[in-house]
Amino acid sequence: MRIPDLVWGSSEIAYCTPGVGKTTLGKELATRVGATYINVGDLAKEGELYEGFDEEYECPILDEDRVIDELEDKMNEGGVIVDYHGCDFFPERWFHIVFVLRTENSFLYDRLESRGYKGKKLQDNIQCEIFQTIYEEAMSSYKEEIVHQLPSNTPEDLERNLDQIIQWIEQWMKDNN
Ligand code: DAT
Repeated sequence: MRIPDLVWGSSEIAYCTPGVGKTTLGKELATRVGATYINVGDLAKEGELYEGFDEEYECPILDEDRVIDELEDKMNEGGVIVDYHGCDFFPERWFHIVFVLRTENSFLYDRLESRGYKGKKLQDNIQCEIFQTIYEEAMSSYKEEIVHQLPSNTPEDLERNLDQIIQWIEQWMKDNN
């Protein structure tokens, strides 16, 4: 039985964690549909898949080629949910659908602040959301019809997103099995 491969990006720049709800949604979805959840940030940390350090943002720089090598076998198995804040460096063929979670500034501000973000890092991440940076990156890296924005402000949004994605997966499986 084939399960589709999914990815989602979010509003974030540099290599920080933004709090739009990727992990929450990704893990819950994986549990409900029996998919494999992969958090690229954690994978990079475990394998030290870095190629330097960004002094401005005080965080390591992802070695994208090594991340792709590391993921290739898992992607071939199928049914994978990949969680990362960017998606332009993954091979286009890997994914059947791409979700970009969107969080309104006031919610995002509170979530980032509660994670200890401040100053430039906080402002830049909020600005990234205002300018739809990640959505545009996704639209230019994948076929536009497979890129979807999902609101991620409230727990109700989370449930609605789960329901919609599960419906889409069920339809995909009917069409492809
Ligand atoms: P990310 O993985 O994008 O960094 P997360 O899943 O860790 O984000 O979520 C960040 C925080 O926001 C966490 O405390 C859970 C909360 N959260 C996630 N999705 C939410 C939603 N739809 N409504 C309200 N809070 C949400």
